Amino acid sequence: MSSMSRRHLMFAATGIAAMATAPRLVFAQAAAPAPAAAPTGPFTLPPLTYPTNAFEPHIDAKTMEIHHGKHHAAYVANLNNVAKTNAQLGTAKIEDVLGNLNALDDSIKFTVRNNLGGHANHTMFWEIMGPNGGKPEGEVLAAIDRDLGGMEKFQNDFNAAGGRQFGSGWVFVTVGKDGKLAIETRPNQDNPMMDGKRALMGNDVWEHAYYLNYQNRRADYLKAWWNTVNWAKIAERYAAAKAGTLGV
Ligand code: MN3
Repeated sequence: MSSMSRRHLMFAATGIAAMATAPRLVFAQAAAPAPAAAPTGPFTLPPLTYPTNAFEPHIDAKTMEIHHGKHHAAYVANLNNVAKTNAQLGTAKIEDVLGNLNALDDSIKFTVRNNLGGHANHTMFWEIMGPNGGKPEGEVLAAIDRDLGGMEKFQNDFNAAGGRQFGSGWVFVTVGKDGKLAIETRPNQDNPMMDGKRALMGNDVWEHAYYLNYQNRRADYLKAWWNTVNWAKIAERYAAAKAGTLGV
């Protein structure tokens, strides 16, 4: 064995030892869903308001089942584990916690950022999707025309931004209290609330959101996803944002 591969092995062994002593919540960052242990606690998995096959053929039922029932469920389970020893996490508003992550103890900051971010992102995601989602109209359409150059440019720019996001992350439309819209991406499970902003809507570009059906064709997924958007719900969120009441 070369000294290089020995070094490599030693490094790997050290890594394994470190993992064994690290908080188990770190595992939520792995590509595979963490086991959804400890399902009880202050955090709950919001049930889908539509069947998992509602978006066929754009999003397949199996992807929906795993995405909601395993990935999102794992974030919830991980949060409930943290809340066992940090009770205030379960009673604070999500937007307040994510908006002030630096107030958290270093021992839980990373875990909360990833898992509460993931919980917030997916809760929004399921909410702004729905069958028979209609079209943007009224104030939302006017804001899209004003700030994002109209629907066609908006969709093209949103898809391009989602395509450019390297690795895992999200593409969002953020909304200010003044109603102004902007397309922004975030890595991992980061959320605009971490910068004091709000997500009007967003799409998940982690591979787990599309890989079963689309494999490496993220661009095709991004295009097809528009067929799943619930514009009535987005109109509600837009009104809440302008009223200053939009949270997750
Ligand atoms: Mn996801």
